Amino acid sequence: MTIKRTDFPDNFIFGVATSSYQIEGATNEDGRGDSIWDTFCREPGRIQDGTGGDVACDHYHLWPQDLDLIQSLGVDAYRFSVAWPRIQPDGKGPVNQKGLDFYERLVDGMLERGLQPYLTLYHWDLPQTLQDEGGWVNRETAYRFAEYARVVAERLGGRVRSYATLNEPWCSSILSYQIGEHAPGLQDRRAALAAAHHLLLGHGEAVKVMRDIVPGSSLGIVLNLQPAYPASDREEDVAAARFADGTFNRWFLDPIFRGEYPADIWDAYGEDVPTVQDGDFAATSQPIDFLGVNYYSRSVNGATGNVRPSESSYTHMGWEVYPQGLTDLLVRINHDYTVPPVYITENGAAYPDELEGGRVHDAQRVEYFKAHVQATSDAVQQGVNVAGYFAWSLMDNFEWAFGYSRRFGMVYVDYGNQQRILKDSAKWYQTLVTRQDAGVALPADD
Ligand code: PNW
Repeated sequence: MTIKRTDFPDNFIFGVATSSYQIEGATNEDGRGDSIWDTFCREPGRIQDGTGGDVACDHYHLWPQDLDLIQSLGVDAYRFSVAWPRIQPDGKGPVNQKGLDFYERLVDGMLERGLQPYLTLYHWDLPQTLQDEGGWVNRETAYRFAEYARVVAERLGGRVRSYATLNEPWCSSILSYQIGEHAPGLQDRRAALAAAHHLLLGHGEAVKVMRDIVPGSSLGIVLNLQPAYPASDREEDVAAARFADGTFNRWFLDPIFRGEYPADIWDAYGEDVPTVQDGDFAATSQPIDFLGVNYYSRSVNGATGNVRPSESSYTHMGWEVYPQGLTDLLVRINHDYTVPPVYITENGAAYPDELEGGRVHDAQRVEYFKAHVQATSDAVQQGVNVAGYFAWSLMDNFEWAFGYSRRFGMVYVDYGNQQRILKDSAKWYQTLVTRQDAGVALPADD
């Protein structure tokens, strides 16, 4: 039985996703300031292949043809992000009109092509000048973020019906300030937990500000959630899974949907917990209209560390392919929290694709997508209000610490000439979303 679009509600959204630093390039154009990723990529040893985002997919120049490409896929929506340092090169104060002009053209270009813009305000490109003052460890950054949100919402207004504040605050705090794999590359748990708190505070302050500016638009946040399973039903393994779930998922879900941090993890963090001021939880738990969930894999937790199930298959990131985890996760958050409509804002897989005679036969990615779209449908069947699904990613792009060595795209990018080539997975997605399987004929693909 193959999954069909008609298995989903009529108003279910299918889309593709990208982010600014990963695709745009043009890091020195039209008044853009440096972001922490520009700095990080210049530091030797930070990026596996020694690259950075200076050119990337050159989307800053190629955006009209990229929008044509997205339209040709037949999807309903495009999730993209705005680069803060294009809007405010110093992260505060003067607004760079040329930066706003770019995103206005982009949004209008989507609307002209019948694509709904799903905008993310912060997909990790923090202005470097704010990092020089501590970045997210500095509480002031939360308020700077709300100002930036105001500037963007005032310009784009109701043309954008969906605004997400943050993409994956776990990554921009823990991975960035504690584990050190992402910019700015610090290794300090206390700093990371302060950063996480200020990210969540900034989210709440931005929601408050945007409510009045774009009253008709949906406001939300995107979290990367990873269901944590115990390696066995032994007590120690169950406790390890509960701890992993707490640090990864509940630490972000609870402040948003319950206005508190999870007590078990708060205690475990000891001296490293953040300073919470009066009113902070009122901000973090501002009502939101949607929750974005980025799902890639699960964790399997044992008392002595994580376990890699040997019967499973793994992607080029080394991430286990586990579609059931997506269903389990959605059912679980729907049970444990009062959640607004949920979007799968990212889901996808990296594989070492090769161009063969002008084609890319990415059979494993097709299987990955099929299984996860099916898993999404299963969650809908089990009563979860899932409103949409976005494939990560539209095209191959700059995969952070892995540079260009990991390809997540449905569309292959030849970085030598910036050619875009539809992989088999893009053709499969096109068939799914255009209801070709429901009997609607489309022009045959050569
Ligand atoms: C997400 N982890 O990143 C991001 O939103 C995308 O920009 C990125 O390209 C995509 O997933 C694939 O990596 C993550 O270590 C990076 O758990 C790392 C992790 C999770 C998500």
